[in-house]
Amino acid sequence: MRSFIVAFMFLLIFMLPLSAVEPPVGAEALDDDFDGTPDRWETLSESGGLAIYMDTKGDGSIDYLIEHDEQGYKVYEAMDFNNDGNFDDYYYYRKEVLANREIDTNFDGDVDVWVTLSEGVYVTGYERDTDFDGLVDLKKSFGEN
Ligand SMILES: [Ca+2]
Ligand SMILES: [Ca+2]
Ligand SMILES: [Ca+2]
Ligand SMILES: [Ca+2]
Repeated sequence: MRSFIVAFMFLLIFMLPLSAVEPPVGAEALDDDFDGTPDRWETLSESGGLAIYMDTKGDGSIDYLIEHDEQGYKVYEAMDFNNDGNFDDYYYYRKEVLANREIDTNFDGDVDVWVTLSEGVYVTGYERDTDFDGLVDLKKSFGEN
């Protein structure tokens, strides 16, 4: 019986539609282009710095997020590449230098490509979930190691 409930919950999670990115509660809403609707929201990020959510295309849905740490360094960016209201392209920085990138290439809400970089530009390796079942099935690493 318990396994049935777990399976049912699992199914329910899969059936629920993806919810669009919402500005965090308490964020300050700004209207950069003065058209009367907010397009930028600023709040404190989890790492204690400024987090900025943006509607760069002016269609009312958030498609860009940038987070800074306490020192003001950029630590994270997320983008909605296909403009469906959900992020699908994620960038992780160390002291402003790109260290990891994660991509949801089929826009199902789950990351399926994980890339590691050196000095922000050199790809040192990547992992992929090519059949989108949630499990990595392709690994490549370049250079030393
Ligand atoms: Ca606006
Ligand atoms: Ca998207
Ligand atoms: Ca995916
Ligand atoms: Ca897979």
